[in-house]
Amino acid sequence: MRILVLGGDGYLGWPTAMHLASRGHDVAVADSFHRRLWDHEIGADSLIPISTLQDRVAAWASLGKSPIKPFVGDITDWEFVEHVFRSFEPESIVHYAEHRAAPFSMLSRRHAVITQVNNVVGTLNILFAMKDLAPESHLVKLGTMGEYGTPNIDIEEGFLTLTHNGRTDTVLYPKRPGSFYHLSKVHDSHNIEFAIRAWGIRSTDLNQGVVYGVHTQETSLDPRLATRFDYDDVWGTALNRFCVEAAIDHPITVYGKGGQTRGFLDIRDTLACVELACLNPPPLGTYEVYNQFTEQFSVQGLAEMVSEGARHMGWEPIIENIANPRTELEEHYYNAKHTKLLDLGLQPHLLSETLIDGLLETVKSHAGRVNKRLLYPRHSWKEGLLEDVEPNGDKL
Ligand code: USQ
Repeated sequence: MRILVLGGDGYLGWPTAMHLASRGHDVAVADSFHRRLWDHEIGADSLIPISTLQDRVAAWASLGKSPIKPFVGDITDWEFVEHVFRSFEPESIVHYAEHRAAPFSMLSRRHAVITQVNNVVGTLNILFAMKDLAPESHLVKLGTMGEYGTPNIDIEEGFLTLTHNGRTDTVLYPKRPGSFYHLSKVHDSHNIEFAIRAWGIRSTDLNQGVVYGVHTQETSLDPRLATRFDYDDVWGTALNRFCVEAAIDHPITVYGKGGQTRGFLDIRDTLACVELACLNPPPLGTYEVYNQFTEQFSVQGLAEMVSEGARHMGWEPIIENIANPRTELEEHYYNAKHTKLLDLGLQPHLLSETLIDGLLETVKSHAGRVNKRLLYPRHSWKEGLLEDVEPNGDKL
C-alpha cells in the first residue's frame, strides 16, 4: 500500500514510517520541521540525540531497507500538498502533522493561534486534496483522548446513542477538551466528519492517549534511526518526564493531587494501531473512530510505578506534588472504552516493571544531556510566567 506519513520527522511519525516500510508498504514522509524549530524557541532539546531527516532516510536505505521518500514542506501550504498528492498518489494518509502540546498552546495568544491555524488549516488542506486528487484514499488521523475531556459518564468510542423526549439518535460523543491544543483536534474531527458526509470520502480518527517509550524494532537498529525523547515542561509527557526526573535525582513532578487519570500506551502499540487502521479502511462515506490506548492510570499511580522502578535500580526517588500549572480536574471519574483496536487484533504491550527499568536505563545513559531548568513548569495556564524557577533549575 502507498502510505504518506504527514509529520514523518516527529516522535511518532518517524518510527511509524520505518515500521510501515519494513512491512512492505511504499512509504513517503512529509514534514515542515516546525517541531525542531519550537525546541529553539523554548530552549529544549530531545534527550536522545536525533539525526536530520535526510540522514535518517539515508541511514535507513544504507541498511538495505525499502526506501522512505522525504517531502519537505508545510501542509498549510496548498501548493505543497497538491505537489505531494500528485507525485506520490497515496492510498492511505497517516496524519501526525500537528502541533501536539497542550502546554505549548496555552503559553500565549500567539501560541494558541499558531496551534489552531496549523492543525485546522493543515487538515482542511488534506481533506480537499483527498476529495480532488485521491477520492478513494483513507485518512488515518491522529486525534486525542483529550478531545473527550474527563466527563462524569463512561467515554464511548466516538459516538453516543441518546434518547431525548422519546426520540433516539446516534451523535458524535460530546467533547469538552482541556486546552486550545486539544480543542484543535475537536475542530479537526468535526471538519473530517462533515467532509465525509459532504463528499463521501473516508477516515479513521484515532483518539490516542499519552504515549511512552522510544524503543521500537526499527529505532533500535541503529543510533541514527533514534526518535526524539522530550522531557521538558512544554513538550515532555508524564511518564517520560518522571523517568528523567528519577534518573537525575530530581523530584518527580506530580501536578496537584495526581488523581488526573488518562489512557496510556507503549510507542510500539501506536505503530501497530496505525498499521491496523491502514489495513482496515472503512467504506467510502464512513467516519470511523477508535480510542487508541491500552491502560488507564492516575498520574500519582504512574509516579509511584516509576519510583518503585527507580528503587530497584538502587536510586532514591522522591515524589513532589507541586502546584498544578494547568487547569484540570485533579480527582474525577474516568472510564473510557477501547475495544475496537483489540477486536482488529491489537496485542498490547502493557506497562511493566521491565519496560520502566529499560526506560530508566536509557534515560540514565543520557543523563548528562538533561537541562534541569526545563523540569519544573515555567508557565501557569492561569497566572502566566512563573518566577519561582532559578536558571539552574532549582525552585526559589
Ligand atoms: N502531568 C504531571 N506532571 C508532569 C507532566 C504532566 O502531573 O510533569 C500531568 C498533567 O497535568 C496531566 C497528565 O499528567 O494531567 C497528562 O499530561 P501529559 O503532559 O503527559 O499529556 P497531555 O498534555 O495530556 O498530552 C499528551 C500529548 C498530546 C496527546 C495527549 C493524549 O502531548 O499530544 O494528545 O497526551 S491525552 O492525554 O489522552 O489527551
